[in-house]
Amino acid sequence: MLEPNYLTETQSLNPVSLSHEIENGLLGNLASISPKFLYDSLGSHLFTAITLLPEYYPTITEKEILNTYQSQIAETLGLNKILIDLGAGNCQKAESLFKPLATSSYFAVDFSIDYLKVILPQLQNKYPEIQMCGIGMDFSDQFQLPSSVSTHNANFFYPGSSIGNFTPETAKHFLKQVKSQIRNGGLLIGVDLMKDEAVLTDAYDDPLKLTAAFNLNILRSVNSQIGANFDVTHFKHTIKINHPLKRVELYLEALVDTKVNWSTGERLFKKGELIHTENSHKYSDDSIKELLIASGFSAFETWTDSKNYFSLIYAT
Ligand code: AVI
Repeated sequence: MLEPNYLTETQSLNPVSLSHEIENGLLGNLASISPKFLYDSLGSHLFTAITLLPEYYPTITEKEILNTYQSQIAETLGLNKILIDLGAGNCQKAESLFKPLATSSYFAVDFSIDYLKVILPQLQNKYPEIQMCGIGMDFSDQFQLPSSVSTHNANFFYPGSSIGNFTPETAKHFLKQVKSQIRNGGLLIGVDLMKDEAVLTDAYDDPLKLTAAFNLNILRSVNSQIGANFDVTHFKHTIKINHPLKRVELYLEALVDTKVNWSTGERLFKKGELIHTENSHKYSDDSIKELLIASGFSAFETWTDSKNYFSLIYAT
């Protein structure tokens, strides 16, 4: 049995600073929890389930683009390079590129090293010829790969429209840091495009309530991070489509007055009060190019689907 390597970028995953970040968010005027805490091991599994929903168009559409333009994408990105997958999750999209790109080494970077340890060994055994390494790291604030990872001849892969979970300002900060680490390679990035409210509502408030479970699970993730006593039955998943800011916003709304304690604090959530958990920004062809240019990229190759729902861009 071949085993991948694992690296944990301990500074970014320091439990004390992660706890402080959660506590500060909970005590804000509008309480908030960073979306990275959606991805504990159960949350990562729930997200994988969401990606199987017919209503969750981003995954289906991005896969369709990857399949349709496989050979053009391979020609553009070049063969035999390293692939660095940011927010790798279940690694499925990267896997679809392994053969077409003749990938030499694969680095899967994710907040949940526990989930990577479930996924990567199976992948390593399927592709024994590819050197694999899982990196547990939080890149929501700062992104610098450990110095042992050479980025020479590497393509960065940031699929799924995860860039939309940053605000445009913080996305620029992150993309600049990615750009500064590219050496003879580029960034293949998936971007969700603005569309009808009904399509967005179905995708982010799906009839099977998987997104509701995914969102509510953040409270359990917080309970285990900071020893809080959130009762998930006291909250419900709710979304808002914010048209001026071109984003879907996820919240948890208190169904009753509920007091939550943790080791260093407490907060009373009044019935109807919201906890903000995620933004999912949607772009246009022009606004994403503007953002990439402002982040230091200058050349682009773009592939899109027939409905113009989603864009896959190779930026250098
Ligand atoms: C990971 N990210 C791109 C997803 C999105 O669509 O913003 C997270 C998600 N939130 C609810 N459903 C999916």
